[in-house]
Amino acid sequence: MKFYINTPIYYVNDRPHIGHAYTTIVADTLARFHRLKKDDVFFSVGVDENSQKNVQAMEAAGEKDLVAYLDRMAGVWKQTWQDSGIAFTDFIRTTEERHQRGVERFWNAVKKSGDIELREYEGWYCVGCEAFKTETDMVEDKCPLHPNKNLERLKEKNYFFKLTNYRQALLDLIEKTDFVQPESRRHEIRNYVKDHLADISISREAKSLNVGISVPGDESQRIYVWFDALLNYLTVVGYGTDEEMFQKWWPADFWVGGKDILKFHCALLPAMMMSAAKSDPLLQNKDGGALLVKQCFAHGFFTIDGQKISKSLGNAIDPRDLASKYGMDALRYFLLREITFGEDGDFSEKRLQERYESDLGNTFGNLVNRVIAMSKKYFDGAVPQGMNQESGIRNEELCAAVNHAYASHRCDSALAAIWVGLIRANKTIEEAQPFKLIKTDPLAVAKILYDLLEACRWYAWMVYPVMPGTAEKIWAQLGLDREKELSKGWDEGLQWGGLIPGQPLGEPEPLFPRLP
Ligand code: ME8
Repeated sequence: MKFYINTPIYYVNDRPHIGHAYTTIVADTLARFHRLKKDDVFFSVGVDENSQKNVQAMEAAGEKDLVAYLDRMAGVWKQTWQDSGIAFTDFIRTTEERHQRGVERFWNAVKKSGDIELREYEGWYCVGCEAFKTETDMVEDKCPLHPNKNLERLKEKNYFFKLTNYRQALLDLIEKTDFVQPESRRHEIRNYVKDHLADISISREAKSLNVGISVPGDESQRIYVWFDALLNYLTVVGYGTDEEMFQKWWPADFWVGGKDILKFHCALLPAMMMSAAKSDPLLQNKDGGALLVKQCFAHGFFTIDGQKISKSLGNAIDPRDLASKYGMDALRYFLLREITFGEDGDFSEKRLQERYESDLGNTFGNLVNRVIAMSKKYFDGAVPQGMNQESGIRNEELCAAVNHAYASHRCDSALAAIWVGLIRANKTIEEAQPFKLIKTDPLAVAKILYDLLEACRWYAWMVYPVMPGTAEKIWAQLGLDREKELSKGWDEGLQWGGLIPGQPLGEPEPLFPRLP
């Protein structure tokens, strides 16, 4: 099985903050889960460079060389994800030649399908959204999402994409399939397509811009940034440059991004694909329809201590700053656990500290530490003989629920289920009191500790997609070889009884050290 997943490509007008990190961590977790399932995984990330926002940010920074600015900022984004342990397969920049070639091919296909038309247009444009706004979108003459910026009045000759030709096809896609998730977003996008869909300008006059890909055959126009950016999901896997690669990976299996860009991904992109597929066989499925991204999940937005994340408030936290204090695994755990996937939420460092101390330190770290320390002490530093399936620690149902949660992209539910198991395991220790029982019934203690050690190995597997570093530390403390353990893959790794009695244990060390 192949699994191709992508995140939005972010603007480089600023540095990454934990909002971007959240989306990227969700995608990374799902990519890691599928790798454990032994799927062939492609996980793409990247940056959206052909935007006026980037030019304005460069000017505000007092710089003049756009290429140098874009190179530097693209580097900042890539480095942030690398430093954060995001295991992406490829990082695409929309100024790359491979991307431009794919965009040109796609434009020509849409044109051949008869869906592009030159029209005179006058309207209000929001650079913040990189989108035209109608009177109904506006609040007191401003874009409600960017109230600090004035809208620009544009009157130009532009190429238009006949988006409304695809209204019915989009409604069918949205209503009859699970293309849009979660349900609340499905309703939102359905209403938009039904009542507000309009043809859309997909070019701008080149003289008023200094970024963007030229319209094929018309140097006086540049391609609208969203039309270009949305195609990154195709070009990163070879559309326009490598047919074999493209056929291997396309269509993408899963897209995750914020609710702010739902319309672009769940209305504009599928309509563009439906149009281009009519003229480009590479984009067609067996029945001649378009090969569309299989599913889009729009998650909510979160605030920081109740406030919108913004540069002017100075609360745009770099994920690496938090990771240096709590560890990247703890930050990943916190973001995925604290925010219900699909809903809006709030980030607060106080909550992060609380969860670090209770969920991670007291519940998870303590369990592993106590179990390994007791086993070492009572059984000569090795895994004890005994496999007590009555102890209630082995829980196949929970394991299946975790598998199902990850497979349905619900990292938050997977973690909630795992923590039920961890709390149960801690309770077993409290109830059975192996530290007392060892004096009278060492055989019973051997059985309990075997199960608890095995549970540690098991839960390490289950948290691996979210907390890979922690899982590896646990395996090392259990005396397991990382490579050997990982080579088993998810299904074999989660077969109960993987620990061999008599096998020497490693050194117990706190997984989540006390905060200073
Ligand atoms: O829209 N909470 O890029 P962008 C949760 N270039 N997620 C957040 C967030 C928050 N407070 N703030 C940002 C663009 N995000 C386009 C995309 S794709 C072809 C082009 C995340 O830099 C979330 O995923 O404005 C949101 O959709 C994205 O960053 C917007 O990033």
